[in-house]
Amino acid sequence: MKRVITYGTFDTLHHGHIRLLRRAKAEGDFLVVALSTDEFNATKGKSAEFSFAERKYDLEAIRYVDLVIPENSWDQKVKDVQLFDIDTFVMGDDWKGDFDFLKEHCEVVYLERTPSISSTQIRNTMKNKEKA
Ligand code: C2G
Repeated sequence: MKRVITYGTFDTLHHGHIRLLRRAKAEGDFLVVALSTDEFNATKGKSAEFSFAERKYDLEAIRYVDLVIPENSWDQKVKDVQLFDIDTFVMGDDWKGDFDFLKEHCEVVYLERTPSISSTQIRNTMKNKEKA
Protein backbone atom coordinates (compact mmCIF):
# COMPACT_ATOMS: atom_id res chain seq x y z
CA MET A 1 0.00 0.00 0.00
CA LYS A 2 1.45 3.34 -1.11
CA ARG A 3 0.84 6.04 1.51
CA VAL A 4 0.61 9.74 0.66
CA ILE A 5 0.51 12.83 2.89
CA THR A 6 -0.37 16.46 2.28
CA TYR A 7 -0.74 19.52 4.52
CA GLY A 8 -2.94 22.57 4.58
CA THR A 9 -5.60 24.80 6.11
CA PHE A 10 -8.37 23.75 3.70
CA ASP A 11 -10.58 26.64 4.79
CA THR A 12 -13.78 27.37 2.81
CA LEU A 13 -13.25 24.12 0.94
CA HIS A 14 -13.33 24.67 -2.83
CA HIS A 15 -12.61 23.18 -6.24
CA GLY A 16 -8.89 23.89 -5.98
CA HIS A 17 -8.63 21.92 -2.74
CA ILE A 18 -10.69 19.02 -4.12
CA ARG A 19 -8.53 18.85 -7.27
CA LEU A 20 -5.41 18.78 -5.11
CA LEU A 21 -6.78 16.01 -2.88
CA ARG A 22 -7.96 13.97 -5.85
CA ARG A 23 -4.52 14.16 -7.53
CA ALA A 24 -2.73 13.52 -4.22
CA LYS A 25 -4.74 10.33 -3.70
CA ALA A 26 -3.92 9.28 -7.27
CA GLU A 27 -0.24 9.18 -6.19
CA GLY A 28 -0.98 6.16 -3.96
CA ASP A 29 -3.60 4.14 -2.08
CA PHE A 30 -3.95 5.88 1.28
CA LEU A 31 -4.04 9.67 1.79
CA VAL A 32 -3.26 11.36 5.10
CA VAL A 33 -4.18 15.04 5.36
CA ALA A 34 -2.38 17.02 8.07
CA LEU A 35 -4.85 19.82 8.77
CA SER A 36 -3.59 23.10 10.23
CA THR A 37 -5.02 23.69 13.70
CA ASP A 38 -6.51 27.09 14.55
CA GLU A 39 -3.48 27.76 16.77
CA PHE A 40 -1.00 26.84 14.00
CA ASN A 41 -2.91 29.00 11.53
CA ALA A 42 -2.34 31.94 13.86
CA THR A 43 1.41 31.35 13.56
CA LYS A 44 0.96 31.20 9.75
CA GLY A 45 -0.73 34.59 9.96
CA LYS A 46 -3.95 33.01 8.71
CA SER A 47 -7.35 33.08 10.44
CA ALA A 48 -9.62 30.43 9.00
CA GLU A 49 -13.33 31.18 8.59
CA PHE A 50 -14.11 27.68 9.83
CA SER A 51 -12.80 25.96 12.97
CA PHE A 52 -10.46 22.98 12.95
CA ALA A 53 -13.39 20.71 13.89
CA GLU A 54 -15.53 22.02 10.99
CA ARG A 55 -12.66 21.79 8.49
CA LYS A 56 -11.83 18.27 9.69
CA TYR A 57 -15.49 17.21 9.41
CA ASP A 58 -15.63 18.40 5.81
CA LEU A 59 -12.32 16.79 4.79
CA GLU A 60 -13.39 13.45 6.29
CA ALA A 61 -16.42 13.48 3.97
CA ILE A 62 -14.19 13.52 0.88
CA ARG A 63 -13.73 10.10 -0.74
CA TYR A 64 -10.01 10.72 -1.43
CA VAL A 65 -9.17 11.40 2.23
CA ASP A 66 -8.41 8.39 4.41
CA LEU A 67 -7.12 10.03 7.59
CA VAL A 68 -7.02 13.59 8.95
CA ILE A 69 -4.38 14.47 11.56
CA PRO A 70 -3.62 17.85 13.16
CA GLU A 71 -0.83 20.03 11.83
CA ASN A 72 0.50 21.84 14.90
CA SER A 73 3.88 23.08 13.66
CA TRP A 74 6.20 23.52 10.69
CA ASP A 75 8.52 20.94 12.21
CA GLN A 76 6.37 17.81 12.30
CA LYS A 77 6.70 16.67 8.69
CA VAL A 78 9.72 14.33 9.05
CA LYS A 79 8.15 12.72 12.12
CA ASP A 80 4.81 12.36 10.31
CA VAL A 81 6.50 10.76 7.28
CA GLN A 82 8.19 8.25 9.59
CA LEU A 83 5.21 7.68 11.92
CA PHE A 84 2.72 7.09 9.09
CA ASP A 85 5.22 5.22 6.89
CA ILE A 86 4.67 7.75 4.07
CA ASP A 87 5.95 7.03 0.54
CA THR A 88 4.99 10.34 -1.09
CA PHE A 89 4.62 13.91 0.18
CA VAL A 90 2.38 16.11 -1.99
CA MET A 91 1.83 19.88 -1.99
CA GLY A 92 0.58 22.48 -4.46
CA ASP A 93 3.37 24.06 -6.50
CA ASP A 94 2.93 27.39 -4.73
CA TRP A 95 5.18 25.60 -2.23
CA LYS A 96 7.60 24.28 -4.89
CA GLY A 97 11.02 23.69 -3.38
CA ASP A 98 10.00 24.56 0.18
CA PHE A 99 9.81 20.94 1.31
CA ASP A 100 12.65 19.40 -0.73
CA PHE A 101 14.38 18.51 2.56
CA LEU A 102 11.87 15.66 2.79
CA LYS A 103 13.42 14.00 -0.30
CA GLU A 104 15.76 11.97 1.95
CA HIS A 105 12.69 10.46 3.61
CA CYS A 106 10.11 10.08 0.82
CA GLU A 107 9.17 11.12 -2.71
CA VAL A 108 8.25 14.84 -2.92
CA VAL A 109 5.62 15.84 -5.51
CA TYR A 110 4.43 19.40 -6.20
CA LEU A 111 1.15 19.53 -8.13
CA GLU A 112 -0.02 22.48 -10.18
CA ARG A 113 -2.13 24.85 -8.11
CA THR A 114 -5.62 25.46 -9.50
CA PRO A 115 -5.66 29.03 -10.83
CA SER A 116 -8.06 31.82 -9.90
CA ILE A 117 -9.74 30.29 -6.88
CA SER A 118 -8.85 30.71 -3.20
CA SER A 119 -10.50 30.75 0.20
CA THR A 120 -9.70 34.47 0.51
CA GLN A 121 -11.33 35.25 -2.84
CA ILE A 122 -14.46 33.32 -1.86
CA ARG A 123 -14.66 35.05 1.51
CA ASN A 124 -14.27 38.50 -0.07
CA THR A 125 -16.95 37.71 -2.67
CA MET A 126 -19.34 36.59 0.06
CA LYS A 127 -18.63 39.74 2.13
CA ASN A 128 -19.25 42.00 -0.88
CA LYS A 129 -22.54 40.26 -1.61
CA GLU A 130 -23.65 40.75 2.00
CA LYS A 131 -22.95 44.49 1.67
CA ALA A 132 -24.85 44.79 -1.63
N1 C2G B 1 -4.37 24.64 -3.46
C1 C2G B 1 -4.49 24.44 -4.84
N2 C2G B 1 -5.21 25.31 -5.57
C2 C2G B 1 -5.82 26.39 -4.99
C3 C2G B 1 -5.70 26.59 -3.60
C4 C2G B 1 -4.97 25.70 -2.84
O1 C2G B 1 -3.94 23.46 -5.39
N3 C2G B 1 -6.52 27.25 -5.78
C5 C2G B 1 -3.58 23.68 -2.69
C6 C2G B 1 -2.37 24.32 -2.02
O2 C2G B 1 -1.29 24.41 -2.95
C7 C2G B 1 -2.09 23.35 -0.88
C8 C2G B 1 -3.49 22.84 -0.51
O3 C2G B 1 -4.35 23.16 -1.63
O4 C2G B 1 -1.31 22.25 -1.36
C9 C2G B 1 -4.04 23.50 0.74
O5 C2G B 1 -3.98 24.90 0.53
P1 C2G B 1 -4.16 25.85 1.82
O6 C2G B 1 -5.33 25.40 2.60
O7 C2G B 1 -4.06 27.27 1.36
O8 C2G B 1 -2.88 25.44 2.68
P2 C2G B 1 -1.62 26.37 3.05
O9 C2G B 1 -2.08 27.58 3.75
O10 C2G B 1 -0.84 26.49 1.81
O11 C2G B 1 -0.87 25.49 4.17
O12 C2G B 1 2.67 23.01 6.10
C10 C2G B 1 2.07 23.44 4.89
C11 C2G B 1 0.93 24.39 5.15
O13 C2G B 1 0.04 23.89 6.13
C12 C2G B 1 0.17 24.65 3.85
